[in-house]
Amino acid sequence: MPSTGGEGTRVAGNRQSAGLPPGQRRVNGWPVSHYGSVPRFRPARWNLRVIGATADGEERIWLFDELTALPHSTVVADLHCATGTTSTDHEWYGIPARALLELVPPAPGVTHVMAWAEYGYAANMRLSDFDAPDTILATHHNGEPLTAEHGFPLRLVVPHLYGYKSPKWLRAVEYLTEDRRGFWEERGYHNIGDPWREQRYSHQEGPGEGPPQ
Ligand SMILES: Nc1nc2c(c(=O)[nH]1)N[C@H]1C(S)=C(S)[C@@H](COP(=O)(O)O)O[C@H]1N2
Ligand SMILES: [Mo]
Repeated sequence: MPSTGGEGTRVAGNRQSAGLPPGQRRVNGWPVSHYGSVPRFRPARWNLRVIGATADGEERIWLFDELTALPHSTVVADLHCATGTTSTDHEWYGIPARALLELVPPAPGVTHVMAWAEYGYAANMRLSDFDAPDTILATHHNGEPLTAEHGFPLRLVVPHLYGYKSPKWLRAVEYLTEDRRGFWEERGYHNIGDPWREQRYSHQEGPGEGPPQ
């Protein structure tokens, strides 16, 4: 059952006693924010794939019904949009990214992950960000299945990075042996995206923070 107690561990996400990251303002409720339109969920066609540089060279595919058999946990965290708004106290329930990494180990040379969503949206991150204890493939929010506009049936949540690193409508996780920019990272947003360092825009990137030109 989703929500608190029961199975899995509970992880406190990015909330810090310091409050919000610099330059962020708290918003009431939970605004919907994304590029493009909300995809329709077609259960018969839906799957989640792990692709790219896996340790055994094989891809892995789960159908929608098969997700429930995977390990689950709960993460409570705020969601920081790089445009300056933060919605607070989200309780995410789903599959810890770490569990996925254990089920499908990356090849030794893997340094980054590309998270792919419907319509070609993608977000890249360091393997260490995907492997963080608060990174979760969420199916539920505050005890209910995700709504369509917030990413049903599955969204990645990386609470310690800006919201553009948390793709809604997740469909694949690609293991990368070198860094590559995702959707917003190609369009002027910071390649790392740490809100506590206010890494909003690509022009702020220091040496080594982006893929080689
Ligand atoms: N597939 C997809 N996921 C996405 C986006 C998007 O455009 N497409 N926008 C991101 C951005 S910029 C933010 S801030 C969050 C917002 O999540 P919310 O709509 O659940 O508040 O979704 C992220 N995930
Ligand atoms: Mo955002």
